[in-house]
Amino acid sequence: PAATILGYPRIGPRRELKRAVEAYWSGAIPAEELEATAASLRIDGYARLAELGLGAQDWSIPASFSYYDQVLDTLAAAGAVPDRFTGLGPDLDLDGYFTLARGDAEHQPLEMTKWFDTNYHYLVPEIGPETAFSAQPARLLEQVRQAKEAGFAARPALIGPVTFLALSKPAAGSPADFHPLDRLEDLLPVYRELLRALSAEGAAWVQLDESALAADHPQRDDAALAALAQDAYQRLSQGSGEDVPGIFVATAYGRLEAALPALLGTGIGALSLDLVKGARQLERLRGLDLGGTRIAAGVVDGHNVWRTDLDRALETLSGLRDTLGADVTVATSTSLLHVPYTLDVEDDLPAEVVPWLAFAEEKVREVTALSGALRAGRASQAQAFDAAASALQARHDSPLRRREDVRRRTEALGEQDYRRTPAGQRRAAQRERLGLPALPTTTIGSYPQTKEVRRARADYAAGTLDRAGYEARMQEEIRSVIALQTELGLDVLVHGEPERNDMVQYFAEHLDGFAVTRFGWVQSYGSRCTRPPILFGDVARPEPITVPWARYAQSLTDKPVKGMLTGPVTILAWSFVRDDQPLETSATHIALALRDEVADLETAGIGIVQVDEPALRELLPLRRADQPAYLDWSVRAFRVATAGAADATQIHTHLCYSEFGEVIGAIDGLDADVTSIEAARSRMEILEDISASGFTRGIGPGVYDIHSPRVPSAEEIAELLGAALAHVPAEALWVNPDCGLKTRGYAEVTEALANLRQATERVRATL
Ligand code: THG
Ligand code: ZN
Repeated sequence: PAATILGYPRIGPRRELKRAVEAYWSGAIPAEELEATAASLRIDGYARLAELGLGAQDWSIPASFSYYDQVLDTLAAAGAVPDRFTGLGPDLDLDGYFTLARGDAEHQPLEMTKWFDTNYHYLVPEIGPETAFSAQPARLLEQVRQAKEAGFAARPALIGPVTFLALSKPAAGSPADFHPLDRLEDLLPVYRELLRALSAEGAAWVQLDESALAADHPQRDDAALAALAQDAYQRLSQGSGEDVPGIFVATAYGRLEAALPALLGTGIGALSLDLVKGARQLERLRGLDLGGTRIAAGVVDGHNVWRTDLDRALETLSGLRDTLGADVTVATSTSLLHVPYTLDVEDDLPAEVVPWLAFAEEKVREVTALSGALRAGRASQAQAFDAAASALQARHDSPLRRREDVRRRTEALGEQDYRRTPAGQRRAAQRERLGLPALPTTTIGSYPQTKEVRRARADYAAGTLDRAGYEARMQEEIRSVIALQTELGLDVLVHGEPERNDMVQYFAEHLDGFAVTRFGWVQSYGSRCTRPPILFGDVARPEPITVPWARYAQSLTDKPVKGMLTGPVTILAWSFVRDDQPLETSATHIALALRDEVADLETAGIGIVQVDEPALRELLPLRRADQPAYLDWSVRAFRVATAGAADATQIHTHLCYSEFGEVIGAIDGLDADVTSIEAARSRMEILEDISASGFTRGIGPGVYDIHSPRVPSAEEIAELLGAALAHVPAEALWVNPDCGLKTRGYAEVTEALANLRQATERVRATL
C-alpha cells in the first residue's frame, strides 16, 4: 500500500465496545449481541477509514480490533493458554478469553503491564518449557471473511513471535535460566500455520507487530534479539506470495538498532519504522540494502495529538525515496490506539488550540495527504498542506504557548532550589513537630468514591449543582472520612480526595497550559479508558488547588492531615505532552506550580505533604543508554516541587509498583522523607533489595493489597510487619495499604483498616 496506519482505536467513537463488553460481563446482554456490536464497530471502522482515504482493496486498512487486548488475542491465536487455566483452551471461546483477562473464582487473571512507553496495558502471557502451542485461526479468519463480505481487504494484525515471547514471563515452576524466547523454535510452525490459513482465506498481507525490537530487553542483548528475529522472519517469509501472505513487520515506540539491517533481506514484504521517536533511523537507512523489503515510513505521530508538519514530513519522505531509490509507504509511527477518535466532536477545547491538533481521523487524513503529495506533488494536496502550514505558524507564534514569568523563574533556578537540609536534620525537626508513635499508620490518599460523590461531581460539572452546594457536599464527605479515620485510630489522616475524578486530570483542570477534552477517551486496559489532558503551553497555577480542602480537613482534627499532590512526571506520563520543547522543561514548569502549592499548604498549617509519582518508572526510556538522562531530570523535577519545604515539613511520595530494579537509585535521589510502595502481593520481598541498596529513609511497604476485594486479617498484617522489620529498622517503618482506596467499598476498607490498626498495636507492643 502507498499509505497505511498501524492500528486504529477500537473502543468505539462513543465507547460502544466498552459498554457492550461490560453489559455482557454483567449478564445484561447475550454473547450474540456483543459479537454483533463488535462486528458492526469493525465494519463501520473500515468504512470510515476508506472514507478518509485509505485504500479499501489494497490491504492498507489494519484489522486491529480486540475485545480486550491484542497480546491476549495473539495468545489465543497461538493456543498458548497457560496450564494453570484448567479446563480452558487451547480453543478459547469468548468466556474463556475473558477468564484469562479477568480471572474467575478459581483462577487469578493474567498479570497486566505497561505496553512500551505508553499508558496502554497488555496482558502478560505465561510461557513455560512445556506450554503447548497450536494454531487457532478461527477468529482471525472470521474477521477477514466479514471484512471481505463488506467490501474491505483488511490486513490482519497480530503480535509477531519475537515480541510475543519477549513480552511474556516464564510460567510458574520454570527453571531459573528459562526465558519464553527459548520457545521461539516451537512457536514458529504455529505462526506458519496461521499465515497459511490467512492466505487461504484470501489475505494478501498480514501485519506482525515487533516493537520489542525497538526496546532494550532485560534478559537479551539487542544483537541477540535481532538475530532471533532475522532467523524467524527468514523462515516465516518462505513462500511469501504463494501460500504465505506478504509479511508487514510493524515496529514502533523507538528505534531499531541491530534489528534494522537484520530484518532487511529476510524476505519480509514491508517494514515500518517509527520516524518520530526513532528519527535517527533515517540516517542509517542510507546505503542499506533493502533486499526487496518496502519501507513504511512512520512520519505521522501515532502516540501524540499534534498536527503534523506536512511540508517537513513530505521532505523526509521524498528524501527517503531518493536515498533508497525505491517507493515508500506513508505510515503512522505507532498504532492510533493511543489517541482519541476525532476532534470533530470536541466543542469545549480552546478555539485557538484546536487547529494545532490531530486525533485519529485527522491523522489518517494526514497520511493520505502525504501519500498523495508524494505521488503527485504538493500542489495536488494544496488545501491540506496550506491548512497545516498556517496552523503550525499560528501555533508557533501563539502567546498561549509562552509565559515569560514561568520562563524567567525556570532559568533562575539554582542548585539551592533543588536541595533540602540533610535528611537526618529534617528527621529531628519532624519528630518534634509531628510527635508520631512508632510504626505510624496512614493511608495513601483516596477513600472509596461512592455513587453520591460521583453524582455530585457530575452535577457540578453539568451546572445543575452550584458551587456552594458542591462545596458543602464535598465537605460533608471530608467530615465523614476524617471521622472514620479518627474512629479507626489512624495516625496520619487524609481528606479522601472526593473532589478528584482522576489524579492527573484534576490537576490539569486547575493549571494553565493544559486543555481537557470532553470525549477524548483512550483505552488504558480492557474496557477501561482515560481522558488524557493536553499540555499545550507553559504551566502556571492561577490559584491554590488543593489548599481549601486540606485546610478544611485539618480544621476537623488535631492529628496531622497529609496534603496530596500528583508529581510532575506522573502528570506528564498520563497527558499528551508538548512536542515543541524537551519533556524536562515541561516537568520543571509543573514542578514550580507544585512548589507553590506545597508552600501554600505549609502556610495553611499542613505538616505532611505527599507528592505521588506512580508513573516514575513508566516514562523510563526503552533504550538503556537513554535512561540516565531521564532519571536525572525526573528526579530534579520532583526536587523542584518539594525542596522548598521547611525542615519540619515531612515530604512523602507514593509509587504504585514494587519492581524497583533500575530505578532504586532514583527513588533515593528524590530525597523524600517517607516513601510508600506496593509490597503486599510480593510478601515484603522487595524490602530486601531496598535495604541492601542502603536506603535509610522512612518506608511504608503496603500491607493491604487493595487490588483485591479480600480483607487481610490482623494476624496476616502483623506477620507482614514482622517480615518488614527483618529488613527495616522500626524508626523507619510506616504502616499503610498498597495504594489508594478509591476503587474499593467502605465495608471492606473499614474492616481492613481496623485490622491494620490492630496489627500495628500488636507489633508495637513487641518493640
Ligand atoms: N489515571 C490516569 N492514567 C492512569 C491511571 C490513572 N494510567 C495507569 C493506570 N492508572 C491505569 N488504570 C486505570 C484504572 C481505572 C480506569 C482507567 C485507568 C478507569 N476508567 C474509567 C472507565 O473507563 O470506566 C473512567 C474514569 C472516569 O470517569 O474518569 O476506571 O489513575 N490518568
Ligand atoms: Zn498506588
